[in-house]
Amino acid sequence: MQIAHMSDLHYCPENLAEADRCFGFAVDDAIRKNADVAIISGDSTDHRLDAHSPALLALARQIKRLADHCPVLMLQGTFSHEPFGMLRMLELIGAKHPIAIADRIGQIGLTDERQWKLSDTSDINHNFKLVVTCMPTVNKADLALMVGAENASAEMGEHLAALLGHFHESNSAYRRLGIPTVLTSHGTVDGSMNETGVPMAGLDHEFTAGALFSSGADACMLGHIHKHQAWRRDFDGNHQVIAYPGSIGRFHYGEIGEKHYLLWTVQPGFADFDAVVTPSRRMIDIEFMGIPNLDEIATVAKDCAGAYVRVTYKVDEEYAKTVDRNAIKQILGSCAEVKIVGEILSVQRQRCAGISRMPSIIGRFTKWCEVTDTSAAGLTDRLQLLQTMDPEDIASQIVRAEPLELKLAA
Ligand SMILES: [Mn+2]
Repeated sequence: MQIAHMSDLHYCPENLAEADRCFGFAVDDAIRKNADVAIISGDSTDHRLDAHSPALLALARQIKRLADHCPVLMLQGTFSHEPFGMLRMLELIGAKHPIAIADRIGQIGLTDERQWKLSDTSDINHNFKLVVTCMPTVNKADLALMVGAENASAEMGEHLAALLGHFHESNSAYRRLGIPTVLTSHGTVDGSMNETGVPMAGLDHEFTAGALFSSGADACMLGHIHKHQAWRRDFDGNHQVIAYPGSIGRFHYGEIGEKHYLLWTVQPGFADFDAVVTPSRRMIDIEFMGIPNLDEIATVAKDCAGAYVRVTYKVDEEYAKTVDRNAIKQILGSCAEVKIVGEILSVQRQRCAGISRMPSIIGRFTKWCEVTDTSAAGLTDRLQLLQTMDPEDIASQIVRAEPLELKLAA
């Protein structure tokens, strides 16, 4: 059985072009390669969308294209990205094949007639072609009511591990009957790596790879983490695989690697996938500690043509005005987008009470040297020179190497 697995589409007005180009590509590819089933593992939208928004319509159109080719299963993702209940509307799309919405924990089977059917784990159905265990995003608030808010994060992992183990029996039974099994979920695997390369390690993650394998499913198709990665296990004669396709497109600066959708081959006791690269946009970061170097930007400008480019810099307050943002934009004129982000490092000033009321500049300067621990040696003399002579005269005296003549003010 071939299963197209897409995830984290994040449709919204801001992402529309990127999400639709990449998801559209994946749908085309899955149809062309004749996938038997498609699973979308959460975060189909980025935030709540109005029914009349072009982004929701574009998503619905792609889902219809997919469901005109094969049965589709959509999993509930993170609630803030995908308001609970929203996916239920997509279930109403009239396509050749059914669209199942998985927003509750449980098993769902694909029948002989290519229909989705909810299944009770205690009632093994010999006629299923595929069985999918669905673990949509779980509501931590529900768990907090039972175990207390302070324990909810850590307890979540324990509860999910117990639950995953509970499905082992039915998944094993299906495997013995020659029926492939899949688990689909949306959450963080402890030890996974996020899209910017940061390892996710901690106690409050939804699962461990071990807990997912213990479900006994041949393939674990996950969503939530936007970087593609996989885990494999050979155990008891079976080859199990867990994988995130990662987000379908590139939605933020700093995301490393290519973007993918996965075309799985799942058989009872064996799983594997092809990671198909989607045409995600290029996003390039150019960073400067200090004033952006225009020559340096000019040397990379050609390689940045057509890409989304972010120039970031950190400068001290007094140099902030010397950054020529327009020049940067001009040099990078062939880019699809140029974003300039400057961080101004503010100079720490120590308060020095009464300094502004001191009558002479020399007095204020001496006081400032005291407060900032600066040696005044030689400096007060020079300050006096500046106060009494023209800069040109000072300079010509230095050039002639004549000893400077102090004309001290009274
Ligand atoms: Mn996501």
